[in-house]
Amino acid sequence: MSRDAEPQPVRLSDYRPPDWLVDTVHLDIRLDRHATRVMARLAMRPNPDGREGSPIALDGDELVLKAVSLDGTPLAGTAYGATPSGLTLFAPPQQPVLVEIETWLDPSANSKLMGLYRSSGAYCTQCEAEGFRRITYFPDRPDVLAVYTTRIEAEREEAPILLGNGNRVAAGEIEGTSRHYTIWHDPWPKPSYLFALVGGRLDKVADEFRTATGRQVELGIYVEPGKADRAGYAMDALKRSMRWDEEVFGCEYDLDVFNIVAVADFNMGAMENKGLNIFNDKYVLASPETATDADYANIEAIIAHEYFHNWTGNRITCRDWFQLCLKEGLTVFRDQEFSSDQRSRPVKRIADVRLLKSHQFAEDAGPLAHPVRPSTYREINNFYTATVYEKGAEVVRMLRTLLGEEGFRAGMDLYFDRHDGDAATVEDFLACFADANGIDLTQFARWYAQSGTPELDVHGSWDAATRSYRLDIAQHLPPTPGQDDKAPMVIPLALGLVGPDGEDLPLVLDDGANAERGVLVVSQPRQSFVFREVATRPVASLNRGFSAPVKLTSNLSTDDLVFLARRDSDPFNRFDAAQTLALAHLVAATRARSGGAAPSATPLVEALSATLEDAALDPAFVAQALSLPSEADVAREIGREVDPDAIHAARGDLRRTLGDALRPLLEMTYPRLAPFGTYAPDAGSAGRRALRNACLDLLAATAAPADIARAVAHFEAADNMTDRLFALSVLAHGAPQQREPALAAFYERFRDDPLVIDKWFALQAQIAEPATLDRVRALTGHPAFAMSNPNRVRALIGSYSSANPTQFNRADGAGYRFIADTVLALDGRNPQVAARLLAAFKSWRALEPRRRSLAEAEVRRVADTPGLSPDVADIAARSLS
Ligand code: 0A1
Ligand code: ZN
Repeated sequence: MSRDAEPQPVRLSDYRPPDWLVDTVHLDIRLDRHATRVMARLAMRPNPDGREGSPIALDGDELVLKAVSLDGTPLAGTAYGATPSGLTLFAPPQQPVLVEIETWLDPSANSKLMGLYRSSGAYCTQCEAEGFRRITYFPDRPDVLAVYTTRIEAEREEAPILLGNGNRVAAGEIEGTSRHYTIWHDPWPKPSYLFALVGGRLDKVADEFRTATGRQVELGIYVEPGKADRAGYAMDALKRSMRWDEEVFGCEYDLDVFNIVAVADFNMGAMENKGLNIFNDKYVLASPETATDADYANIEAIIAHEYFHNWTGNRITCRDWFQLCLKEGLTVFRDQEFSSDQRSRPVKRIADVRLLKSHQFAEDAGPLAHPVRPSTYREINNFYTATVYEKGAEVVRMLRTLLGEEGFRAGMDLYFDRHDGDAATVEDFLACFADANGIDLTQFARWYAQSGTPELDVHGSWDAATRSYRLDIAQHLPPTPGQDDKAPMVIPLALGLVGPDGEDLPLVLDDGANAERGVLVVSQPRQSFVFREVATRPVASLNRGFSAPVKLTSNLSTDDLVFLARRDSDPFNRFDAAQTLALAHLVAATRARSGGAAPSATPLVEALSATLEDAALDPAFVAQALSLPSEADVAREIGREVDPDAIHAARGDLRRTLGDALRPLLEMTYPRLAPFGTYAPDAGSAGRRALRNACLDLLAATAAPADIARAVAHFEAADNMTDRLFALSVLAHGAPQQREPALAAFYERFRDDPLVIDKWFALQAQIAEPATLDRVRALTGHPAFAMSNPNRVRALIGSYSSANPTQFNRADGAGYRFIADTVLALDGRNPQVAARLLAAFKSWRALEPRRRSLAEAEVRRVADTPGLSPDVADIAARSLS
């Protein structure tokens, strides 16, 4: 059996340092559409920490080898072994050597979008995680750091712009030809996954930035010709990110150039290549007419994220791919903090926690659950997950909550100081916080190793006689794949005891200590805390700011939750109390559909009325409070025997109930927020639009003619994409009569704009009616659709599988069949995108029996198909395990 057919899992415990190191890399790349030639000169030496006498083993992937030489002498065929996936020099002298390799590749045939490929006529690269081996043979692992010099040559007509990592050191014409070249030198040693180059006909937005110590940095954002007027917001976000990282983390930029290139074909969001970030153009291009407020917020966050990687990821990289969270969790935490500082902190926290629960909690509850730092993988591409990114960020946030602002910063400073230039591990990271604060983080480290969402049950009781309040806390970590028994975690539980007037009571623990910064540290399976001098019965506000990513249950009553929703001084918990009421209602209402009493919505109405009436609240916050838990949230809460149709119906009922009950307030609020002046993407203006749109939406829930007319007017009057798309979505979901003309008008207006047409695809794919499957199938034949473009696939097919629960989970199984068919059709072309699509089945075990068996059969059909990519084979196998 060939090695490729049955790849062995990689294990963290098998880590060994590389046998050979690379000091410098000289690349000479002659770009050609079908026959790109890559000459690589690698200065290598035996690693003193490696195995003595080792051969030089280089990774490759679909490469054509033309020549290989050692110290200037071409190697005889017997001195090396070469396949498209590897090159081994059998008996090199055990001393520094120069390895020169000539390979050829076909960028136009590269549909995986890994390595060197073409997007809209330009050449670009994606090397993380293992794409560099598709450009040249190399020890393609993150602990091999080298200094790169890259010469790029191309037809001037085809690629007037030629970009590489680092600083540009030379450029010129090639005499007597139509070709030209540039040479780039990156002085910072880096792993191969951070290599990048771009060649093409691109427009540039230029700016500059002066760092804290006075380095003048040239900034460039390169986009498809004609789109430069949409890159202004990204440039502004970049400059704000650069300043923020200096001010908050003391991190300064370290090259003379920082370039960003936006490409239309990209597997993920963006990539932090040193000095040359490459972006999915969806996260660069924005104008009021084409981008929503959410798009603007995403652009700001992702520009910041990639930029912040310059220190957390690039200057300090990962020893191996198991340590992915070391750069990703930390960098997500940093970009979340940046956005919090640029916008409203509570609203950002609410949005982040919603995302965490919808993606990460769902992952943790199903067969794809894995630790923040996995201990084994078959395909690393499948570990760019919500767990590694979002839960990884929560773990860093908990560290800060435990250590406090100053202790956290001391740990970060030590990390930058101690590990600059290293390929580090999670242990290295934690040791910095332990050393800087003189504490032991051994138990805390379980957050990296144990998968699953911890469950925390809290029981509070007030004793009038002793004026004390007691909290009994039990933690439980449910079993997850490969982890049956777990040890207790360290859970920082931020809390407040809220008195009858809404004021926070002092937190005086029984032993006389204060609960430091309002945080209890829970570390035992069962633990009690007693607060003294509590004169009146308080209401406990638990896990404030979502201080720990846990599933919390408590003995808080409905009245307590209504009280918190109105009075809690912690805005996150104010929001969360209302959500908890809504979720409890939706669960009960779903169950009531198969018998039982329907719950009353009165407490929720009361809580939301108070929120809508409170003029002091940020409109963005109110909009979040009004937005009900999603159908997927309800499914997760129910946990087993899920019937997506019952959930959809219950949620529809509640929307109508709220629309009716809150009508006077909604009708008052809607006109109060009418737009004035021209569109601005700032958080304040976005918040007003969000609340106005939330009102529009709830008012339209009963589909009364006047409310539909309001939505039509909103659609027609919109002068920006946020309002236009929102109104279109209200019509598409709730007004079958008005839907088609509105969709057609939208299409006509934006037909030449692929990123906007993606919104049109996505919206249609989310319509909760049986005809949607045929609509989606038909749209795969639309001229604007292309299976080769990941954004198109995600917009149309990904929206159907992950944002349309009733139709993906059709009772006849046709939704599952369609997605499985698409996964199989896509796998040969782009395994990463196919594997992500297949992950839509991650909650199949929680379904009611009929759907469960239909879904399982489709995943099994995929798993049993011969010739699958490792990506899809891995997701299929784990989903069934
Ligand atoms: N490091 C990037 C994510 C990324 C990962 C893989 C990619 O190609 C397969 C591309 C981007 C980030 O965190 O932004
Ligand atoms: Zn990242």
